[in-house]
Amino acid sequence: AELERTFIAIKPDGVQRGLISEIISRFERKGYKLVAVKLVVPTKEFAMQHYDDLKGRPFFNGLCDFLSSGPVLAMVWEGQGVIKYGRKLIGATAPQNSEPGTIRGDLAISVGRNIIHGSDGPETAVAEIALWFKPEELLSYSKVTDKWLYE
Ligand code: DAT
Ligand code: MG
Repeated sequence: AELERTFIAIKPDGVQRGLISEIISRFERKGYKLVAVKLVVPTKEFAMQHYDDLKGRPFFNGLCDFLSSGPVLAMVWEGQGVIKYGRKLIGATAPQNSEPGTIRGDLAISVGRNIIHGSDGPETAVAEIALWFKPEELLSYSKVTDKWLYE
């Protein structure tokens, strides 16, 4: 139904800790549709572009070193309300403040190792999808379950 899309990435800590299937499963079971996915090691320069809005923060350099330190699973998920609700599934930035039941609340401890990224709004979603994916890497397809998820 709705074509809203968001950019979600499992950071190097999530990949190394073997949490790919756990995290994908939470988005998939909710009913969201995976429309793009790839495993990439971003360069530091690319990480700096991704986190451009945070340049000037004291943790910016370490954050970009970390994001470029190993494989990242980059994804685009589609569904009604997926940008805002995806952030709810992820939980608060600092896992100490993330509710149990959220990805960070259940699976992470410290803010600098919070295992997952999700776009924080419609504009950043568009920008981040365009940064990480070529248009032809984004698929549009229907699933037989679509009619059971949306009225
Ligand atoms: P979010 O990832 O929840 O959108 P953000 O955009 O404010 O959070 O920050 C991006 C990432 O930067 C965040 O996931 C972890 C890191 N970060 C944020 N605040 C931090 C802090 N005070 N100390 C260390 N790392 C921080
Ligand atoms: Mg953010």
